[in-house]
Amino acid sequence: MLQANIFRAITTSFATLFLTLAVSFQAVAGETGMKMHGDLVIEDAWIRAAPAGAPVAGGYLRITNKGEAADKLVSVSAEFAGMSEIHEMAMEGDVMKMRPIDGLAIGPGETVELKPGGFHLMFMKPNTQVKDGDTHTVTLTFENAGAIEMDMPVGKAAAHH
Ligand SMILES: [Cu+2]
Repeated sequence: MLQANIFRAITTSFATLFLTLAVSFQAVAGETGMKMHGDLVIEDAWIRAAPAGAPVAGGYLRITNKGEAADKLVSVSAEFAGMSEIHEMAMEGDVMKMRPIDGLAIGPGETVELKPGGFHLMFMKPNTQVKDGDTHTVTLTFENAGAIEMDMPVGKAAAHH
């Protein structure tokens, strides 16, 4: 009788432990704005909210290449936008302008940050208002790692900032 009770207590605590592990794993794997894919880690991905009728919305994220070979972000696409591009900011005369680039290299061990005022994703002709609290699925295509689909939340920089 006593043994049965002890056995039940042990079984219950194991079940609780496994449940806790399962839940915390899911929290990591399902976190929006974060994605691990092969040697690439994408973090703090977000899209800046835009007023109704705005022609563009900017997307930002940080890409770390943990591998031993260089990779390159070559394109971006998203259902909610008519067209998506990778942009850089550059001086034209004395005016800071943005313009599309055909790719963004990430060397081995390197981290590249796409942030306001620098490199960014440009979602053009959005077919819906890009509203705070929404999430949009975005596909990033890399030369080596291939296509990575991820959810990017709209709003402020990721919660852990
Ligand atoms: Cu732009």
